[in-house]
Amino acid sequence: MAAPAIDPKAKAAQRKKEFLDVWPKLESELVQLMKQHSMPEDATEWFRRNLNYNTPHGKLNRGISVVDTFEILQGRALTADEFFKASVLGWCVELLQAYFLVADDMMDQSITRRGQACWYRLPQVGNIAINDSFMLEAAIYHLLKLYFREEKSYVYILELFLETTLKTEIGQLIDLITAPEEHVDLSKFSLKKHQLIVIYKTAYYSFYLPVALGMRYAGINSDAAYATALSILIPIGEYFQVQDDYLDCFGTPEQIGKVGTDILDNKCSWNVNIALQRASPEQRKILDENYGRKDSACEARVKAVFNELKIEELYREYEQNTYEKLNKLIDAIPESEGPVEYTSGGNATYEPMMEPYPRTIPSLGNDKDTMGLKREVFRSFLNKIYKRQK
Ligand code: GPP
Ligand code: MG
Ligand code: MG
Ligand code: MG
Repeated sequence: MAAPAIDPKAKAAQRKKEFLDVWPKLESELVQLMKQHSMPEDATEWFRRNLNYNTPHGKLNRGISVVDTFEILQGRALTADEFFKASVLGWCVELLQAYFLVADDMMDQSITRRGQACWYRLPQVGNIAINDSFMLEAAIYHLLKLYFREEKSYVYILELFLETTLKTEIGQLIDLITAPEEHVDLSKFSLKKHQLIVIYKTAYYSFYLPVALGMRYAGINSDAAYATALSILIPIGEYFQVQDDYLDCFGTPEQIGKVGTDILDNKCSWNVNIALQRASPEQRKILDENYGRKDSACEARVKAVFNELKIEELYREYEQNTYEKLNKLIDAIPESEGPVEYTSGGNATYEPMMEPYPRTIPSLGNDKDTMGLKREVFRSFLNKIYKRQK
């Protein structure tokens, strides 16, 4: 008799639960650190609260994707120890995300995050949130040392976190300087600029990092496999940030857990770039006079122009086309279950959606070690975000 089919939704819920079950152990290791330094009770409790307020309340897609990637690459169910260690890497990605979000909310003057007040807005926190964000980052390296120091992949894993952090900070820099508070100049925006910002500020840490960590831990070592992963994951990350930009304006705070601030903040978002391409001279004037002003009446006028230009409809078209393109990219990955000849050979080419990553998927030869990648790694990640509402 065939085994009963496992409902993918139930499987994902179960995985999320098991991933969450790892957190208390890591939280307790980190709090222990304060005790080892003989810190007073109030400092220890502060750190505990910082960790718990800012780390485990999101969708956890990034963290869980490390575990999923590792499992898909192993091609079998994980042992308890493998699940735990892959989850540690996943939680380190969630700590990186927590670090970025605490800081980003201060820079973007946001109000809520994940359905609760932004950390810096709690009356007793304020600017201490700057130091708290640093401590969330430092927690990553403490956990990595604790659990991965003896692993062959340790240095690669450290390198991935450090290099990805730098890329994200570069992205945050261009996001911020393209959105000056006192000087609105919409002629500085373009979809090209938008693409550069989102690749750096979001795609590397949200998509490449989790998969590359799973690959390193699974022992994949060829540069070609990482180049292939990058060439798919950067466009997926770009799509994810377009969704984030869209939802900032068109999602409700209840739905997305945060109050959108992009129009008030003068952000070079996808919505405004699409609007700028299509605006009549009258609509352009309204955008010039109302975008990036810290005033809700101005924000409402911008939203009215977005509605006239049917940005929601254009987004749905974009989402459908992009999903199809991304699936084609994934289908073009050569896949091996062992040493096989790639008779289709040569470099798979595809229409690039952006420039700063390789235009071609490197030819992966017939050496098992050069590949080991599986299309399912990318498909499962893409399907986690397709048509997301939050
Ligand atoms: C998303 O931008 C990008 C980040 C959260 C990275 C921040 C990087 C730092 C180095 C601090 P966003 O502002 O659109 O995200 P959100 O909409 O969630 O505030
Ligand atoms: Mg931001
Ligand atoms: Mg923000
Ligand atoms: Mg946003």
